[in-house]
Amino acid sequence: MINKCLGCGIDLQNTDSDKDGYVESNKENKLCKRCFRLKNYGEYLNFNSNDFYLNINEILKDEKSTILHVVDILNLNNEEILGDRKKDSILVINKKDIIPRSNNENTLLENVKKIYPGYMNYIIISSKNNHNLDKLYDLLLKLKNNIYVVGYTNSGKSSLIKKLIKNYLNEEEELLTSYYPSTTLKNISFKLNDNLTLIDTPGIVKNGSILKRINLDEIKRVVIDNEIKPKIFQFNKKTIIKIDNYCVVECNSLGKNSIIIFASNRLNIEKQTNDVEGFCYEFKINNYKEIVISDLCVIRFGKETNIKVFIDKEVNVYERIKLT
Ligand SMILES: Nc1nc2c(ncn2[C@@H]2O[C@H](COP(=O)(O)OP(=O)(O)OP(=O)(O)O)[C@@H](O)[C@H]2O)c(=O)[nH]1
Ligand SMILES: [Mg+2]
Repeated sequence: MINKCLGCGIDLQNTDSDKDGYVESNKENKLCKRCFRLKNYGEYLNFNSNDFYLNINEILKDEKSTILHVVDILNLNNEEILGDRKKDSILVINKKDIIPRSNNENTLLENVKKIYPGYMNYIIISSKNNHNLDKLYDLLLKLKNNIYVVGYTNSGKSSLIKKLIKNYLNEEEELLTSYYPSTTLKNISFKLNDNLTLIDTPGIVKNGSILKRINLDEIKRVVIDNEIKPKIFQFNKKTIIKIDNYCVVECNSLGKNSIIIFASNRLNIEKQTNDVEGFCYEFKINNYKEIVISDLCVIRFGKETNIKVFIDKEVNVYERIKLT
């Protein structure tokens, strides 16, 4: 029996089918039960142990290594996870394919640098449609030793590694990817050549993500996997917009204004007439800023607006500079 699951990196065992890493003993299984079910039936089994987390300190101590910090283009919010190691790390902004094609990549890059200052290098990619992967691979070939791929869960770390191996080594890996949180559970290494080893790592779970507050069927609707068709509404002084069953946004401004929402195309987003009460986040933003609802959407306005976001308190809502 091989001793590590090639899908998620967990240690395999054949003694207890209810415990993590289970495989039947009489088969040459490459995947644990959880990865097998996810790959073949799209079924998500939770894991039992709390041991699966990114050991960032161990990575930071490996000073000869390089870190690829992978971030999801819609959820950029300067996660300070690398400290001093930023200066020899590459910030990889993934999922370029989901933002509308009309957005200017140079403007995006300049703004990302303002949000995440101090990295050795920055690159905007899409693992899905190979955008800038040749450029990233050339950058990697100039490096030596271990390259750790780290970041929040669902940012696309495993998808990136799988694509690099497929494109440039012409090999198919069993490495599992999915839109559910915490797909990769332990570090998994891949030799790119004699000098370079790529290491996939478990994603950091964001406490404020909406994905932690909704069920598995809803996750499929909320996750953005195609180019977003932004929803635009014109309004005069006040409007109330309902973003599916997840939140309501009340907007007040002087005179005519517009609101643009970037979210999954599967969500119902519409104006509503009823006022809303209860817990809300409040912001006053101008047209240089945008509001992010963690893993749900990005919201922009035509001019200065007072906004109330009525949503589950546990979900993180924040403002940042407009990315494009
Ligand atoms: N649209 C789009 N989706 C992507 C891209 N890269 C990854 N995804 C999707 O994002 C989701 C998460 O991808 P994974 O590669 O499993 O993410 P991860 O960072 O390894 O996640 P963990 O293992 O949980 O830390 C999957 O549904 C992928 O298909 C991309 O470039 N574009
Ligand atoms: Mg992964």
